[in-house]
Amino acid sequence: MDTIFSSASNAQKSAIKIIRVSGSEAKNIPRIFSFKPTKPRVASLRKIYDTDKNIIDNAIIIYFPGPETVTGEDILEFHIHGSLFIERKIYDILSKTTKFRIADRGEFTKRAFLNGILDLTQAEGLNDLINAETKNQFKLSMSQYEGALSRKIHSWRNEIINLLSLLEALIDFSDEELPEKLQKNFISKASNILEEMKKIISNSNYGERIRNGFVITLIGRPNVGKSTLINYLSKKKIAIVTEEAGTTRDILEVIMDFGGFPVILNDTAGIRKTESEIEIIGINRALEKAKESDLILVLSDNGNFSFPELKSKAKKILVHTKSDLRKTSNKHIHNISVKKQKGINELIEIIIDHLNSFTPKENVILTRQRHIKAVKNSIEALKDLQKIDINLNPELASEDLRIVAKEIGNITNVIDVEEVLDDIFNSFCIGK
Ligand SMILES: Nc1nc2c(ncn2[C@@H]2O[C@H](COP(=O)(O)OP(=O)(O)OP(=O)(O)O)[C@@H](O)[C@H]2O)c(=O)[nH]1
Ligand SMILES: [Mg+2]
Repeated sequence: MDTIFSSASNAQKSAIKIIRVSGSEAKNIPRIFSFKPTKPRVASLRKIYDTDKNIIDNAIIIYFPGPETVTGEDILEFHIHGSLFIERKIYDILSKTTKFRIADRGEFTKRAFLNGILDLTQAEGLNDLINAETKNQFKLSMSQYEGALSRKIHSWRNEIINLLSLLEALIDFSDEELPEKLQKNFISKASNILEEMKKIISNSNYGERIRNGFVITLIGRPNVGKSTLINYLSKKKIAIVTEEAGTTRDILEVIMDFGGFPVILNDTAGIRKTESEIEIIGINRALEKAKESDLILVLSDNGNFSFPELKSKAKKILVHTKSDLRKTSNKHIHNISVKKQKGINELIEIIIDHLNSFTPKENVILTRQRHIKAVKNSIEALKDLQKIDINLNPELASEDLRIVAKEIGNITNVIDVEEVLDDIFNSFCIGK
């Protein structure tokens, strides 16, 4: 296998930069760069040279012999001064040395997986952790990296194996009448797993939203102050604000962090009856966006919150705008004035409360379509199992259980399916 290398930090200029090398050739780096080998796991200052013995840098070198490393292979790290020139020079020398090549996306993590250091869900958790920008993204990715999902998968697998051995016992009883207790035990265990899986699937939307952002959309008649609010919340001039009704036409989105939840906040065209073709398109887009939203802020400056056009099951927060001009005393409607900066922090708290209410109680959360598909297939097989008389057809039952074992096994360990692995690791960043 080639020895791979890549910058482990950002491509920009920085005070120091780490170039990480992983593979069996890493131990030959001191010879290639003409410096004295360092003690394992000890940071050591070394002058490093090119092949003509010209100095490249005065760098910290750390050598970690495998297999107890993050990739399971020998690793050498160059902590160089963060110059692009120095970096390129090292890349050039390594690229010209046989058995060395630059790493593909996610290749360090892929090797960690292949060497059994991490399973797939942990590798995915690690990638999410690196990309985490909000508190809840951090929490979810850290728990997946630490193995919360893996542990659930393992416990399911053990239970399935347990059920398979119960079935074996049944097959041995063959002609005799089956002990009722055994059969009951089998049925209740299988249905427990099924219920657990159904519950986890019902929470799977949360995992995706935490990774990609909850969708919140502002909806209202023209001129009620939607664009003013999104500009204020995002502290940016996202949208044009004018006194003219019908200013916003397209959907304008901004990524925000509300109390640790990543949110995609959308400004939309004011909804009204109009002849303008452009506006009609904008209004339709607004209504479509509302449909796929997790939360809708319905804005009005006159107390009328009725929108027969709005067909969305999403939760709604009713917001009375321009409260400096006119307020509502209705307890279910929240007053704000962007002009006087009133009621906005309270509105943010209400939004955060709603986002909190989406958080499942279980700490096992599926974060990718790959996991969801496998659990759904398992649910189908378990439902099929419930229809089988295990007394008459234990072989059929065992077939279903094997499907479940394979499906959930794939979540943590896809074996020998190079394509699937490439698909997973290609979504990682270079150097990971
Ligand atoms: N008095 C007062 N005026 C406001 C407030 N918020 C917005 N406005 C004014 O209301 C007008 C319309 O604001 P916009 O933010 O453009 O309204 P909009 O809902 O985006 O309108 P469309 O894009 O046309 O649908 C502007 O003149 C704003 O200055 C407020 O809190 N108080
Ligand atoms: Mg607007």
